[in-house]
Amino acid sequence: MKERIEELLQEIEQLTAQKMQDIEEYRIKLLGKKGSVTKLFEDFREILPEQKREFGQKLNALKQAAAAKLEELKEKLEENPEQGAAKFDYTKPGDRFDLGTRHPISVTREEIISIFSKFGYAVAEGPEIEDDWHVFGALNFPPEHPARDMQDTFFISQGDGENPILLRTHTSSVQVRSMEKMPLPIRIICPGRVFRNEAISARAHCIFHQVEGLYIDKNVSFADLKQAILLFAKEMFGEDSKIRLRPSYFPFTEPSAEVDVSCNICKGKGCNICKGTGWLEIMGCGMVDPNVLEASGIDSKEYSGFAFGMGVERIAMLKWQVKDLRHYFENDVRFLREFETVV
Ligand code: 2U9
Repeated sequence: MKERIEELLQEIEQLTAQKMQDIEEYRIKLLGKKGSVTKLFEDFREILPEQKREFGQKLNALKQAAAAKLEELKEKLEENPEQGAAKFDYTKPGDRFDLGTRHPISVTREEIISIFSKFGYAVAEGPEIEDDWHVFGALNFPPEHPARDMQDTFFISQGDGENPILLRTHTSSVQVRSMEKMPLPIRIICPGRVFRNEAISARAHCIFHQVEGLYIDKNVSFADLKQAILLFAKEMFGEDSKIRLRPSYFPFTEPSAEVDVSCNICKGKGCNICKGTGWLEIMGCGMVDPNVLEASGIDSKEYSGFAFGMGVERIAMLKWQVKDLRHYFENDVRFLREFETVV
């Protein structure tokens, strides 16, 4: 027993600890239920009575030495957690906190929603997997319209044969669903992902984001539409913004127009962003075609409405002069970090 006590005393003397967990492990090894010191106390019961006094003292000293060493190691660690390494240098620059940032498409989408919310528009959402009726039929697309072709649309299944299942190519299907179930008047915006069978390039992608709007009430006019879009353009691109409308064609609106905003870079003078024209195309719009109102059970003699639609990626490209749409989908942190300060 004498040798064992000596051995343990030496071992204890040499203990070092890098972390608190080491000290806890030593405590268990030495003083725990099955620890080596505890074991010696059990053996102590068996030794001769005349040796008890001597070994009793030695054992108590051993136990105290173990407890004292553990305490000493603990104090050292608390004093200097990076034991052995240089003391903490308070003049060193701090470590970068890698917080995530909001994606520029989310930021733009939220900004568009927030502007139209102020104008009294409610947000409506609907399914990405849709049927032919809500994407094309109810929106006055003739049966032979090229958008219904497999070259433009991702079809999922034949459905019941009459009404194929597909990925929505615009969020207009959400407005159709709202017209079917909401009481009039309706004033909604519909943000969401849309899918088109397109080759990926700097200007197009097969998945992108839209925000569309719809306002239906009695006596809604083209003048109301122009005013709503002008107010939006001023909020989004600056108070000095002007808009111009060019005639266009969509199956679901009549009359229809493309909307340009005065270039916010050169203030309309002409630069390489607006290709010298002073104008940037931001959205399409029009008066809802009476056929579209009737298809969803709305009396087109009593009600009229306007609608508009914009691509979120396009608005974000114009806002931050991003030249290639693919940046938005690649999640390269060098690109995303450029938007760290955008809230
Ligand atoms: C209903 C009736 C009419 C939504 C509209 C546009 C004009 C438009 C494009 C902009 C760029 C799509 O993202 S884009 O490629 N959209 O030009 N969208 S009017 O008209 C509707 C919608 C729903 C019931």
